[in-house]
Amino acid sequence: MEDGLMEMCVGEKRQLLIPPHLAYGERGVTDQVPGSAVMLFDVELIEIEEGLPEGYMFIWNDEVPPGLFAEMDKDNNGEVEPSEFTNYIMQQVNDGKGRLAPGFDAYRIIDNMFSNQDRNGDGKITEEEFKLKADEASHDEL
Ligand SMILES: [Ca+2]
Ligand SMILES: [Ca+2]
Repeated sequence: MEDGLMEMCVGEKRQLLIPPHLAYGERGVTDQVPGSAVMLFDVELIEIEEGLPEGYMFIWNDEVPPGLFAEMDKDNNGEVEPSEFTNYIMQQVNDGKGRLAPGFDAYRIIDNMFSNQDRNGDGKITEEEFKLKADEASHDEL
């Protein structure tokens, strides 16, 4: 399948014929693919989106905004609530300042990002939690 999709252009259609040894082999898949099946796929490349580096679910296209926490905390109460967080990230994506990993549900990614930052799981991110996470410089974080 991977070989067959190489160098494909948007709008291009191909028919891929995949022999059993590159597909499900002599055994097949119980109740789904008979043994020694030849797979035939009609594929059309609809769209190409640039991916993110391995392990990342969100990246900044440019510099990370300096006053990030304050920018997210719209109502200025010293805590970032899920709605503030979601709105902020979606805004960055819409403005072309950041990118979410393609092929995943945006809101699920943002949910995960929020849970990662919300260390004590109380449903809001404090500046302290935010700093701790930022210092760790791990994957899929802000
Ligand atoms: Ca707030
Ligand atoms: Ca918290």
